[in-house]
Amino acid sequence: MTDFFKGIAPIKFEGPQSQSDFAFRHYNADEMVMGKPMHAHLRFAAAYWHSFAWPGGDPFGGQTFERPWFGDTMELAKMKADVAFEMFQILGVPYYCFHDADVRPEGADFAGNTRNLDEIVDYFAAKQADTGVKLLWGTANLFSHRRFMSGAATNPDPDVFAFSAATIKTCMDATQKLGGENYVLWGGREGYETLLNTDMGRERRQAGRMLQMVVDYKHKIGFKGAILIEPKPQEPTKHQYDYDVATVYGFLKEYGLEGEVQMNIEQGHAILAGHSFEHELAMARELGIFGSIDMNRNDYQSGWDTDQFPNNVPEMALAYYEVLRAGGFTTGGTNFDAKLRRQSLDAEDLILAHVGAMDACAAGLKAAAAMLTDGKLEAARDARYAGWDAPDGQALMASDLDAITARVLADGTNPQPKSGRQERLENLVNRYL
Ligand code: XUL
Ligand code: CO
Repeated sequence: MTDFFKGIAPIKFEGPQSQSDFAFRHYNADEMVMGKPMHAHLRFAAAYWHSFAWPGGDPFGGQTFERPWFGDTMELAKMKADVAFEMFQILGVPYYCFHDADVRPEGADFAGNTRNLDEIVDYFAAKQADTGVKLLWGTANLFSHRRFMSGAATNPDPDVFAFSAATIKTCMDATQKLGGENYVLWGGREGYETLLNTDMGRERRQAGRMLQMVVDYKHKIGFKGAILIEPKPQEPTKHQYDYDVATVYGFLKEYGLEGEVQMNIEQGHAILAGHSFEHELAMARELGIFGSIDMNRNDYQSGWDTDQFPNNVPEMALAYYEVLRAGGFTTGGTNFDAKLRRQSLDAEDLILAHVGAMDACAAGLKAAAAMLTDGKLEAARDARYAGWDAPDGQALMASDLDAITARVLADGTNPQPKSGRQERLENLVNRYL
């Protein structure tokens, strides 16, 4: 045991009346919701990078957090792992997620990185066996080191493509070894700052080829998990190729990978793309590529990807409503890709941020389940489209412009607008919260 979280006991469910800050009011892991325990619906994961690797910097100032594990040695990396697994257990999160660079000291070169990663993976494997905590997904950090400043797969320098491909291979191996249930690709620097120095055609082809290689390697090693792409329109690069779910779907089709790759959808990224979270979730469901979620919220004024812990229950209810409509998670889960505010210095801030987030998700899930079980929204939606289920509506889809024109003339078709009843439905949703 480290003494970082000293005195903080495992968080328990105490119900909505609890007066304790260190208790769940809604997250009751084994409580059944629509025939499944809450923990199996939500599949919570903590993000290693924000909670244990981020120093608390912003564009105007550096480190605010002073963590005893900060530093670039293997000994400190192991201390960081000890603390991380203590947090997972205090919270009762069944999963975690990591990038290679979060968990291992930086090596002098690729071989050094790989040696360090292998050593820490063995350490993690033992910790997973001791605690029962599992890996939701692994990924490669192909955006922080200066070698990636002009992209990883999309770099104008083929050596960077090679370094990135080799790094992805080691991270897929690590994920496989740790029993990870997914492997994520986020194209942090796969985009451009200015077209003046960019060959977009080449860059897109390079990204497509890299993704094909990732999928081939998944099959070669028999990785059973899902390959997930995490769309984001911008930040850090001004223009990113994986803009949103629909854009990525087009890219997958172009490279013949739409049956191989699913989406990891992050709330803050959806908002940056000018969408709502639920829009992106519904789009992925309709395209058959829904996979997993990164749960956080953005600041509504600054317009940045502020990665704050989620606490807005009405937003989460709409998100989990779409998750449930997609059939829920299979390999995916709810990863808290969220970080503390830089003034939140204390160990207990880290715990309470997650407690609030888990509780808000649980409340959102319960509301979403009530919405679905009640069926009033579905009934209203079905009623709105009922004409399409009638024989005339169905015949239209198999018809052509001449035949339709003849029908419109013969029947004197003269459609009258009907209310979309938005406010009534919004009022209905508020009754479940
Ligand atoms: C960045 C982001 C990443 C991915 C994993 O905005 O969300 O942390 O989740 O690389
Ligand atoms: Co994310």
